[in-house]
Amino acid sequence: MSTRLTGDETALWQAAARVLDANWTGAATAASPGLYPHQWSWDSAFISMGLARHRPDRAEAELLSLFRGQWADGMLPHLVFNSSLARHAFFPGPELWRSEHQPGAPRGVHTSGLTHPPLHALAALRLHKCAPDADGSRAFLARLYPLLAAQHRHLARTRDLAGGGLIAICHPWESGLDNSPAWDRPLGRLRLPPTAYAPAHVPRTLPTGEDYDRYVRLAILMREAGYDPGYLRDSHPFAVEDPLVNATYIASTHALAEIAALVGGDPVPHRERAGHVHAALRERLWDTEAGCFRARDLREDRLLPVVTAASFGPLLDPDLPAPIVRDLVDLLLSARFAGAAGYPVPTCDIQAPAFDRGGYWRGPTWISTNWLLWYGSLAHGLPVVADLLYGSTMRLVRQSGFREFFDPFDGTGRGSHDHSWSAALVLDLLG
Ligand code: 2M8
Repeated sequence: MSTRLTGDETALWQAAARVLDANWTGAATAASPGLYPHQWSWDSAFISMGLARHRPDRAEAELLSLFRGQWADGMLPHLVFNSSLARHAFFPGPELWRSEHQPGAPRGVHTSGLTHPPLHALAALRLHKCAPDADGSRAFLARLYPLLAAQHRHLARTRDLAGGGLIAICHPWESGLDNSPAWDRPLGRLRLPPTAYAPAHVPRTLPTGEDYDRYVRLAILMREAGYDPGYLRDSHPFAVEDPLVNATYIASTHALAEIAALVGGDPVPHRERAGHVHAALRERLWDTEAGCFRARDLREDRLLPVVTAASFGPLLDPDLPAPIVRDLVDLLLSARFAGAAGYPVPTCDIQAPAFDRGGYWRGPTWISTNWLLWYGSLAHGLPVVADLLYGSTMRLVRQSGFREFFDPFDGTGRGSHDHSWSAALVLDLLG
């Protein structure tokens, strides 16, 4: 803990550390007690950054535990199941993915067959930058580097579905922003069989019903195709290039270049890749008229209409040109986002018909997206925006605790309590 914290900040720091201690399973951190008892991929990246400030040993263990689930082709699953829990501890469990039948999936651990925003190289580098023992941390990076490089290789080889340089998601869960209104249109095209999949009493609040059936249907289609990249490219009904996912990819690719340099690898191919994705992001997802980034639906080859918090994700690209940064900041501060929310940043344009202040990823404020935009704002030398995001995040957790998500107007906490990434990212912000 930093010695420059005020008494109030020290109390917040200690409360956040207690949440991470309580959610530690012995090998990794549950995303949240009860509701999400397993290890989720981008959660673990965020969590490791908080653990780095509190228990650096656990920060490294957290990432290594996640990479136990990596497939032979480099695919890092979005969910690694804790085998000591009952199979029905979470729906959908291992039976949906059947990873044990995939020749490339690891033995002795069940995983999903999807991936998540690739934040892990960025997290690993952040761990190194605040590590108390620089040599020990370099040894850890040397161990993780080939796994991170394989993860990135997998994305470049199998997920550039349109061949334009960006990576595509094949399921809303791969975006991390599960029920974002951006997915309504491509999901709406999906034809469902007459029987529903989701059990009537799934222990969750949102989303439910038909949304859930569509998520499960997409997962079954992927499984039935053996998670084959050719199927994903040519036939899978859901294929979208998302600005936030691609921005995390760029930021992590830059981090991977730095890690390569630290461990005696070659940073050049990673730098070249980052430059390539940077150019493609602007070419394929920038909407000049609207002055923001939008997701591209590859099956209709057009930009999706709704503007969400993901539209600001490219602030994570350190090479984003100043005029684009200015347009993004204007929109972020306008009445469509921060300007009309007491507790920014809402996950959806407040003026969009799909906006729902309590609707999971359809409006509420989340600590994870706030942290990403805070980090991107600092990288672009935008202290006013960074301070706004920092202040909003601190007010949310002081008022409502480490909840999963929050009402953007009055800060009411929603979803799970003691959500790990909410606690971890507050530790990172407090420094
Ligand atoms: C939510 O996602 C899971 C699906 O994987 C769920 O709804 O069951 C999302 O908020 C996702 O971003 C997050 O990683 C996960 C665990 O916190 O929960």
